[in-house]
Amino acid sequence: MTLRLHYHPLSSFCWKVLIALYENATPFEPVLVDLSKAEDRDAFYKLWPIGKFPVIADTARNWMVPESSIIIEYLAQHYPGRTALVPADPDAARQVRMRDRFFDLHIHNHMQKITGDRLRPAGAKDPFGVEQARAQMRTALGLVESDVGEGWLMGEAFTMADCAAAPALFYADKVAPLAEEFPKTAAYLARLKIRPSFARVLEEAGPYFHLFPA
Ligand SMILES: N[C@@H](CCC(=O)N[C@@H](CS)C(=O)NCC(=O)O)C(=O)O
Repeated sequence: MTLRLHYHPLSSFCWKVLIALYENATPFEPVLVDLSKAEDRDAFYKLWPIGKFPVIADTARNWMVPESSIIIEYLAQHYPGRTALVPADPDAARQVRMRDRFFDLHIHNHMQKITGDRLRPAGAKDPFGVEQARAQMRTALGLVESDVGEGWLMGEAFTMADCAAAPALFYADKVAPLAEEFPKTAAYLARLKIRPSFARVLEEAGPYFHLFPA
């Protein structure tokens, strides 16, 4: 086993990478990081002082790779499989990267701001920031609604863009249900949920869902 994934089963950014790994049945060793445990936390911060997962350590190639998109690029380059996560065609690859960035920056991060605020202690909440995040996420979802078709984000091919979209939309739907205002996006999310790679991620997250700040 050469790939060790430092992750948590409830972490949305870790889901992105898990989907990519499951798409290509890439073997890896899962290393569950429980940041509430001092020993896990210390070991993880030693590996990656920024303290954000996922992180992949490739013992065969002696690389430590943080950041979900960069990890997926790394997998596409060094551990390719039947799902081409980043297309070979440069124009298509750029479009995939654009969508990946779009979902992370304009939906995923706002969703994290909204859910993260629920975990803040009373007196340290940021209602103004949460309202801003909700408004910006809504604008971004409007753009997704006009972009999304009946297949995957790039059409027939499932790519890194879909890996990014799945967790962002799953949790966005929890904080602001999609169906009424964004029906095509909700239908896309429904397709993602039954994609075997994402269905497996959701199943494995099941025992941890009670930790989600509903
Ligand atoms: N840009 C990073 C974001 C990673 C991130 O925000 N991870 C969250 C979990 S979804 C995390 O590590 N949270 C732990 C913390 O902030 O203490 C990526 O794409 O990997």
